[in-house]
Amino acid sequence: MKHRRVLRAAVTVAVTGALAAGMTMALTTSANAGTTLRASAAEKGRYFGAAVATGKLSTGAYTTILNREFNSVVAENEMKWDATEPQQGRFSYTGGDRLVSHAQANGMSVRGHALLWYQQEPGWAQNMSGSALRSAMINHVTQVATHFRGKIYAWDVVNEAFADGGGGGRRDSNLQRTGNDWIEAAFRAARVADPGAKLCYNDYNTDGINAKSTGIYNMVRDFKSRGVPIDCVGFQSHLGTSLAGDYQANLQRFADLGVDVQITELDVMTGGNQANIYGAVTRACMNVSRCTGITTWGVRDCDSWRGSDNALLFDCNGNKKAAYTSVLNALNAGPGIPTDPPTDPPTDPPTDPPTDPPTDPPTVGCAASVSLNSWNGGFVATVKVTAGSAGTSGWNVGFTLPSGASVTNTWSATASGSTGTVRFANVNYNGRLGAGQVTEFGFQGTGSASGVTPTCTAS
Ligand code: G2I
Repeated sequence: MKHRRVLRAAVTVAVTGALAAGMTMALTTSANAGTTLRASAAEKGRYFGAAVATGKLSTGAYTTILNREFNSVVAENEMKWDATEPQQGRFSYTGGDRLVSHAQANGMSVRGHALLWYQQEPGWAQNMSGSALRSAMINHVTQVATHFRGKIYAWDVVNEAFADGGGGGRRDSNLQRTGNDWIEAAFRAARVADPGAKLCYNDYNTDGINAKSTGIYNMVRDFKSRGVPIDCVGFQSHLGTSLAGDYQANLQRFADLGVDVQITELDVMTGGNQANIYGAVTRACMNVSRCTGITTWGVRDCDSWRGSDNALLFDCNGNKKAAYTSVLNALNAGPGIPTDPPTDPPTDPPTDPPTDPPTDPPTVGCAASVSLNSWNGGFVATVKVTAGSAGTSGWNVGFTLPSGASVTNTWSATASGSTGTVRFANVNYNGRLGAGQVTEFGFQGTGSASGVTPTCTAS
């Protein structure tokens, strides 16, 4: 992306005042205030990360700062599609593996960036379209997420899929032209490949409540309601000389959908407001309990893709800038993440029992329906469970799979059996349903499941 686009779209609200007005500022400073970004973030249950060019890991001046100040890393380029699958089906993980080893040796978590992005597609993929491209995309997600399985805290599964400008719709690309469901297909494949990684959607020019961020918000809300596995949204935050006054409110509205939020590529135009903006972004994250961490897009000004913008926290000699102090102070002043992890918002608040006994005796029970997304040799089943008039305290859905079909992965339910008769029981957060309330779970399998019908029993 071009830096100018970011600046053009920056909302012209001065940071001073506007932000303070909309924020609950933390009043206390920890007695144990950390003296590095990583220690201060960790004290507050968060990470502080940097994008790393792995070639620089052998530069002492660079690595000294990285190891001292950051406890999370993301590959600036080495985990992108062109780097990891330069020829179709030939995978290359040298740079990514090197970064993971460095992280593991230095107590850092790793963000994965990015499984699918319309930029940095390898040449062979740029020339593809339709179902051939769809298969290649999903295979890429599966292979790369499987290779790094267990080592990635959060993956940017899809990067920059929404258009700039007022429409709030998707960006045109060969990926988008494979069908509007390409994003959810990618998330489902990523969940199967690495069930332990948080799966994020990541984009820029989403720094306030605007048409683009609202388009993404609507997609996330839709995914959550249909059980598409999404866990987090990344806000790149390549910023100019002002910050949207509703930056924090925007993070909060996503968090309220039941996803984590992360600041994923922070850098800020140099100038009088740089330190203020860095501080304001950090405070916004601290004030949103589901904001789990901040990543700056590089370490020193001279490492930045923004060149002469001097957009980072350390100057080219490795000295801490005013912006650094501003971030550190905001980390130390900010509230910690509550000990009890926030739970997803309840789908429907349980209603008070009616004063008059219902005329019809309540029926314990549930109904289930399935929708299949099938391809040659495999399928994803999305199952909707609807509680009967008595509600449920638990449910169990059974299928008899045709011979040759086998369940390979399940989400939002616990499977028993993988072939023939298979059963799916609720997990702890979705067993209790009010009358008529709906929840979804899913499973993926090999072979064909066409024609299967679910049976539902409730307790
Ligand atoms: O454009 C800034 C960022 C916007 N969000 C997604 C990020 O992935 C993106 O990062 C930048 C990297 O900072 C650049 O370093 O993405 C660019 C495109 O992938 C990166 O630039 C590329 C150059 O375009 C290539 O010519 C070069 O071979 O860096 C490559 C490796 O140095």
